[in-house]
Amino acid sequence: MQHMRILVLNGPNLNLLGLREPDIYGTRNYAALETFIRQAAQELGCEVDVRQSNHEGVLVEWIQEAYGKFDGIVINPAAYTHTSVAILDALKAVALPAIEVHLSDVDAREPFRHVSYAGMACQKTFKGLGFEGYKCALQYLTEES
Ligand code: CA2
Repeated sequence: MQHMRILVLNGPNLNLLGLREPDIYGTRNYAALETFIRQAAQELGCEVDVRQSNHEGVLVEWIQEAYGKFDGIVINPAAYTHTSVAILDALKAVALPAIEVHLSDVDAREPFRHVSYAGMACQKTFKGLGFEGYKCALQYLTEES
């Protein structure tokens, strides 16, 4: 597909990136993550809209509104990954190609992080790759869908 439009969503507390737990999430801040994603999109020749919210309902509404406006979704639902059936249902409802991203390797962490509801509606998950995971997700969408 020529010039895919991709919605990139980041969930709660990712706005605090770089402030704490640098061993898990790295030292770069959220602004650096957005810059990284936009740069990656430019390199891959796709269009991105990058958003972050601490509110589950806002993320659900953004997913709903993506229908007809975007060709795919890249989502790091953060803690909502492991709790939100609402985000899973929204992703299923719009049925856009979706890719899940986690900065850390969630499977190597606490057992409660091993379950992903959102992931059940995603074609693929990139985890433990830091910022690079977002680029892999954009690349996957531009090449595979
Ligand atoms: O590894 C990921 O990307 C996560 O989605 C990040 C979430 C976590 O709840 C998921 O299990 C895995 C947490 C995001 C933000 O966490 C921060 C914690 C301290 C300082 C800054 C951000």
